[in-house]
Amino acid sequence: MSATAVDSSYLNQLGEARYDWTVAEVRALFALPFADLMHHAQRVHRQHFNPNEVQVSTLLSIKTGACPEDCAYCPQSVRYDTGLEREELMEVERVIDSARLAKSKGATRFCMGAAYRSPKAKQLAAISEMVRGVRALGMETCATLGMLTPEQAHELKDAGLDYYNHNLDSSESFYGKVITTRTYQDRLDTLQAVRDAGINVCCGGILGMGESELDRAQLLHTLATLPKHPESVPTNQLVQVAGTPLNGVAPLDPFEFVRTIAVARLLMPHSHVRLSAGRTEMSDEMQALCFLAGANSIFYGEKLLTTENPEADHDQQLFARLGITPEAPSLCAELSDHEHHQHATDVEHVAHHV
Ligand code: SAM
Ligand code: DTB
Ligand code: SF4
Repeated sequence: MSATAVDSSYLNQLGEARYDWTVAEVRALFALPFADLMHHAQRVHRQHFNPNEVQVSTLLSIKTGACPEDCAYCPQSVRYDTGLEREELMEVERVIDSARLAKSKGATRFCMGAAYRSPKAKQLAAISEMVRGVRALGMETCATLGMLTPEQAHELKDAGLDYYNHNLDSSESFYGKVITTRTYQDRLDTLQAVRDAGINVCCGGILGMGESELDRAQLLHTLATLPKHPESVPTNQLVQVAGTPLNGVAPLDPFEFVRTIAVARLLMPHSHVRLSAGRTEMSDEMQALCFLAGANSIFYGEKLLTTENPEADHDQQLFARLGITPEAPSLCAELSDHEHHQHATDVEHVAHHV
């Protein structure tokens, strides 16, 4: 079926969570005139979220570089000479100190990233201690450590992990051109293990790797037809790094990036869609369009894992110019009165900050 030959009655039902999307329906959303697509995305976004609130996460690379995988976009793969210094797994206390600092600057979720294919038992034990320590600060916790077995996912759940990030990156067919050392099914298996352990799923992809619009539609289709939608959908724009095979690919039309955010918002109406890597290459106006399209989460702080992110000051000004305030962490409900009060104070503090 062509992208335009879809019965458009489903447009009236946008806003309800559905798990039976067809690729043709997804493509028809991509094919809408920009103004119509943005209108639908805005309408649906406002059904489920406060459009003036954005969730704020901070990333820390707890183990950097020398990764055995061959992801063609990644500066941390041992196979590409990107000039990155490798660093061993950080000390638990240093990670908790870093989370404390991120919290004092207004982040409510702390995401720990490690350049592993999959963590070993000893590494996971140390990371579980980090998760315990960060959560004890009253922050939401997130980790991205590569593939997990069901047992490892349970170990992280027991430590108090709130979210696990594991991306599909692209469509299944384009994925094969970018990564050869693990399969799409491996990724789906890890997502299943995370879901079964009761951890929230953070799963998205990278745009601007030279993929087609069909690849972007298929990626979103796969995400939106999982048994449960990921709670968080990171939408990364490729950060081009010298030495990686994808350095030098033609950049994506910014409107295509915004369209992809809008379609993600429509397909997964209850999910947080994160405007993730690549913001340093985006204008403030482009980022505002992404928020209008339904993006409602960002990484905050000068560094992503190994590459630059906008300066915190700049993001504070952007939020102030757009009237955006940081969203309170959802674990508030589980906190004691004292911690709850502390959160209210923190959020007020960030609102001043940001
Ligand atoms: N090693 C683990 C893994 O790949 O699952 C966790 C860390 S890895 C860096 C997390 C995600 O960062 C990748 O799945 C990819 O989507 C994203 N990423 C890595 N390099 C990127 C780049 N240059 N630009 C945009 N996103 C990138
Ligand atoms: C995700 O989807 N994006 C973040 C996070 N998950 C871990 C990582 C972006 C990394 C960008 C390249 C770097 O800084 O090394
Ligand atoms: Fe390793 Fe993750 Fe980078 Fe792939 S994306 S090379 S698995 S750190």
